[in-house]
Amino acid sequence: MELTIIGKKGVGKTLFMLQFAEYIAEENGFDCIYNSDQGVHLRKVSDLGDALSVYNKGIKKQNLPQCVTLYTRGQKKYLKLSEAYSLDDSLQSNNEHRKNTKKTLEKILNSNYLIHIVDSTQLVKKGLDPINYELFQLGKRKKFYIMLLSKTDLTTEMTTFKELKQKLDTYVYPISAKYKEGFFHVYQSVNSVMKEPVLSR
Ligand SMILES: Nc1nc2c(ncn2[C@@H]2O[C@H](COP(=O)(O)OP(=O)(O)OP(=O)(O)O)[C@@H](O)[C@H]2O)c(=O)[nH]1
Ligand SMILES: [Mg+2]
Repeated sequence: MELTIIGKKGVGKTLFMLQFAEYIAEENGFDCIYNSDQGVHLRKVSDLGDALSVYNKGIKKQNLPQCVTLYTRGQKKYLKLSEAYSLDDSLQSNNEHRKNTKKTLEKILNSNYLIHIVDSTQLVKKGLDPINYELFQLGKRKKFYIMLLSKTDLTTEMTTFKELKQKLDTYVYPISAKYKEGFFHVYQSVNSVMKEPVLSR
């Protein structure tokens, strides 16, 4: 099963992908493979720590994984987490950017499983900004869609989260990728859509 992580720029997609993969692997003893621009790397979960330290140093961003695949030992079950290129409020003239945006939109249309990350520090008074609202509308039609409200370690106002959840009538999970907070509920939700309990030994 492939989960596509979508959201606007800088909401915490990469950090969530790495930390969540590590969380699942640590809890369940899984192996990971991660892909970057530099090719495919076969790695044990401990090496996710390398990716995280590269991430934390903020260098060689192109070496960061774009997806992480978790495998059960000796079995063919897997869970793939992949990050889609971020969406912006406006169309840019840069060709590379436009191509990547197109790829993201195609990925969203073709994916049945979406994790939509919204930065809790960027929430507007009315709720979601137009791009996030559009992503939510697309997501609602999918087999699996959840919204994560990220960076909760930077926000103290939890009423916004409750209001949003009520208003949208969808699953909204507050998380802090930095501290791996709120991951348990996200994991439970992901696990519930898998045909078999893939992530248990
Ligand atoms: N405090 C805090 N900072 C976070 C959290 N998640 C991400 N960040 C910070 O937010 C910034 C962007 O995080 P990324 O994971 O690179 O976000 P992204 O969505 O992958 O960004 P792009 O790929 O550039 O669109 C980084 O400086 C992270 O350290 C969080 O849970 N808490
Ligand atoms: Mg990223």
